[in-house]
Amino acid sequence: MEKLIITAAICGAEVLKEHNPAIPYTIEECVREAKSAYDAGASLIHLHVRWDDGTPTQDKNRFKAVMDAIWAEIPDVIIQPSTGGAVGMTDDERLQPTELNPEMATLDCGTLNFGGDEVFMNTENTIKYFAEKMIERNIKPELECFDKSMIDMALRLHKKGFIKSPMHFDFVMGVNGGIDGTLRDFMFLRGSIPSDSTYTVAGVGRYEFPLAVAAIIDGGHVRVGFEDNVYLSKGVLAKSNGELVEKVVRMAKEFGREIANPTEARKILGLAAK
Ligand code: KMH
Ligand code: ZN
Repeated sequence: MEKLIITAAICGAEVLKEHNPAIPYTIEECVREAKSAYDAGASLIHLHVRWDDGTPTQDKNRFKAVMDAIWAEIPDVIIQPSTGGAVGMTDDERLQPTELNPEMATLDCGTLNFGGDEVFMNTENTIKYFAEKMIERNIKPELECFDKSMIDMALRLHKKGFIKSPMHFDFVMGVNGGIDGTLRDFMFLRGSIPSDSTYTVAGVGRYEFPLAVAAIIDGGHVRVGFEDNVYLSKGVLAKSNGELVEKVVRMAKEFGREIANPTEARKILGLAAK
């Protein structure tokens, strides 16, 4: 079986220090969290950024400052900026980090309810616009699918040439408004993607570790991190993103799955060597 790529979603846009005091806002805190995840075995950092007061931003210069500071500590790590940003941001605001020509970025493949009155908007035209920018800038999209319909959208856009093969999916499961995080639903998503594609699973909240096990034994890849879950186990807050990654590494070892370093992850994902 292919080595396991562990992605750490270290920050997110919604989770706050009130939920876990280790949530990073400042540049220094982002570096600390990225390094803890990398040292534990993550090869890829899914990145949102904040202003120092915790407000989420897609500001290009803030992304550049955080990415440069992370690379100064861990030069080979893959950094995948979010183009989802936070609910309510405009398309062009969200696209800003793609101007930095990162190797990868997320491409959200549909609209969903995001709790209360919040709606995370991704119309077909938005998705096409983002996908075109990513092709233009040679960025590999991580296709964020919060439901089965989003996989179908990605496949239609792939057929029309907006997304290139081999596709890489991220099943984000357990969001209030998206697909649940059960094993049955995991199998449904996993069975709905082309055989030459790769996938990562990001289980939200209590689904994080059960779905990590599912992907480990299935040959998929795993995303953990504060964006999705702040607990190491029931009622126990994780002290760092690194602790969450360490837990996945322990589980992978139990099942005989080796961990990919960034060079190996780039090969698996079809990214150029760095
Ligand atoms: N913060 C969510 C509204 C992404 O990173 O591409 C969107 C999100 C998806 O987190
Ligand atoms: Zn995200």
